Amino acid sequence: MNRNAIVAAAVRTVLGALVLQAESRACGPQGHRDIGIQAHNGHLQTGVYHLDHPENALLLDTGTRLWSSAFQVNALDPFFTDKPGFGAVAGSGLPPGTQVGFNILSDLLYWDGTGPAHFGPVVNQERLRIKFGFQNRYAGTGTGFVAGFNFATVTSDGEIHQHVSFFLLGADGNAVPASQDGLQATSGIYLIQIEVTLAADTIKSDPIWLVFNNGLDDCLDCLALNDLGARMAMDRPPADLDFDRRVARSDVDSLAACFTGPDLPWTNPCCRIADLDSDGDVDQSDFGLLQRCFSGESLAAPECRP
Ligand SMILES: [Ca+2]
Ligand SMILES: [Ca+2]
Ligand SMILES: [Ca+2]
Repeated sequence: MNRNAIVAAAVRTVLGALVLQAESRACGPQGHRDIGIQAHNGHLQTGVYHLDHPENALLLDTGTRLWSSAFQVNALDPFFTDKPGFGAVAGSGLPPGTQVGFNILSDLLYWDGTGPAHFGPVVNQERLRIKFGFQNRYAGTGTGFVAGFNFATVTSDGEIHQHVSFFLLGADGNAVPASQDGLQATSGIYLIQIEVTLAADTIKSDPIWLVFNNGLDDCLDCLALNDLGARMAMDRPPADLDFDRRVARSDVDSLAACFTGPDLPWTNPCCRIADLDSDGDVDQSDFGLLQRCFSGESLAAPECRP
């Protein structure tokens, strides 16, 4: 199918989707998709480190600068996650034997999930603890830049694969749930900016963003990721509704599921993401904006804007 045929089919999908309900869905990248790094013109380029099998790690979608993760997934340890991890594939160009680490570049920021995505200070002294072995670093309100630590050594063929631990601490300074000690981190979406470092900070990545969903619906996660990807990380356009850096049929389906028609307001908060011209409805105008950024299986131009 050529591009016009795909778009024409997509229009039919939209027009036929008036009664579909928006579904809650997680935003990608799904599965084992870590922060990938490789050497590139004297700095570290980031991308998606995809580990399906230990012997088959790939670096995909270079230029990715935003990752998502979630707390309250594991009932036994709800305020701990080790995702995303960090990886480099064989042939990454990273010098063998050098140390890979990170620095924290921002305070821990927070959005409560209501209205448009908007991040500000945490609301109840929450902090993010990043732990590896005996080393700990903390991000909270007013912490700003925090020098991190090394967590991996590049192998002889240029590989690393390591996970550090992330804990979301409540105002009581621990990751123990309220059911056990009466206090835990407020539900919402948390955001931190970091950089990956190589060889004692002599080589750095561009800033990257990590988003942690703490107990909210996945679709609110999607709103935050969409907004951050289009406005801060600048690695994907707003029309990438399902967060895979492509504007493709799946995004048309997401828009179709929220289609209301001209001047008919969307009511499901999950559908804010599909209102690309922010006029309160999801109609042909929004579809036209998506169509303009359509990229199919290729990465979409991040600068494509409504
Ligand atoms: Ca607690
Ligand atoms: Ca997409
Ligand atoms: Ca609209």
